[in-house]
Amino acid sequence: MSGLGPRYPTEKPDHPYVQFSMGGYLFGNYNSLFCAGCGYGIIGHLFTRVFEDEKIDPKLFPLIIGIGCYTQLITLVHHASQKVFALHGRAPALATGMKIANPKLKPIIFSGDGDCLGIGGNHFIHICRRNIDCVILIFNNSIYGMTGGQSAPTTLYGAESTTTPYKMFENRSDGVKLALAAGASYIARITVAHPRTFMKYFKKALKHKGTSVIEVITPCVTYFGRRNLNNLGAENLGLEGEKMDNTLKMLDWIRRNSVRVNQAKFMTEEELFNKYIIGEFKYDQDKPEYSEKYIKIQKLAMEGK
Ligand SMILES: Cc1ncc(C[n+]2csc(CCOP(=O)(O)OP(=O)(O)O)c2C)c(N)n1
Ligand code: SF4
Repeated sequence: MSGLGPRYPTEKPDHPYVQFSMGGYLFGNYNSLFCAGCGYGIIGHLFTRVFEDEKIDPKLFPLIIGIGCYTQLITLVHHASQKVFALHGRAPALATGMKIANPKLKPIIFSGDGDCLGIGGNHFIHICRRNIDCVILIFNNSIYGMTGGQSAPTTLYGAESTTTPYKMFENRSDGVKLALAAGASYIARITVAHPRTFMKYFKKALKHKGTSVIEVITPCVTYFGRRNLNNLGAENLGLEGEKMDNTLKMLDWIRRNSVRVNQAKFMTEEELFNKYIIGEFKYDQDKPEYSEKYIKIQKLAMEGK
């Protein structure tokens, strides 16, 4: 041990949000590492609040964290959370191994839209198909934040990014539709501008037996907001847009660009173009879970049957 003392607190700190930041521990400075106005701070706070409110033992809910700006959420989540970093897009593979090795654990995956629906798309499909008991949180900021604001599979049509200076012209991926088609058993989408609903869905997912997928729409002010106007998604209305260069403008835009699933039923495809449909899309408590079936087969094999 160096003369600076222990690297990390060994006992539960007074403040439940305290994390293992070396600087924070030594200097009592627990500032987040995100840009000012980033939505990940809200997510970290709500996440820890759910654990505190529900008196959940974080040791039974290990975090498997993909690669992106949200990786820094480790500095905001409950101090006792167990954390594993995955290769970019490969968190579902780790969650599968963890669940089979110790079925008492319920892994929680932190993933970005790029991590989960881009490079990790294939892994995402197969964890949903198997209905492995875990929670997958997809943080959709419509961009690759960590690497400099490149377009992601989720970037809205007509949006500007560092790799689409002439505006995005590709069709976007829809994480909810993909999860539905692949077979996850609890599926929802919400935004950081709806914090209470996020907590409700997250609590439900923690109790659900099977793959839960929650897509969370969150602002990246630095790369997405500053390059785009707040009339994105409403171009047909002919509104003059304003740059979304602060979090208030982005949160306001996220709210206006979100449509409740019940409302969406009465809207045309054209009206829903570039919108975020929010709400719950599937809740199937009867679908068999993978690790339970796997253990039964393992027992049969051990008995030589
Ligand atoms: C195999 C591999 N390819 C590429 C990268 C570079 N890389 C790191 S993060 C990232 C994109 C992250 O985007 P997203 O998942 O949307 O998270 P955000 O940063 O927006 O929160 C990329 C391409 C990597 N780390 N590993
Ligand atoms: S680049 Fe975007 S996503 Fe990353 S920390 Fe900054 S605001 Fe958040």
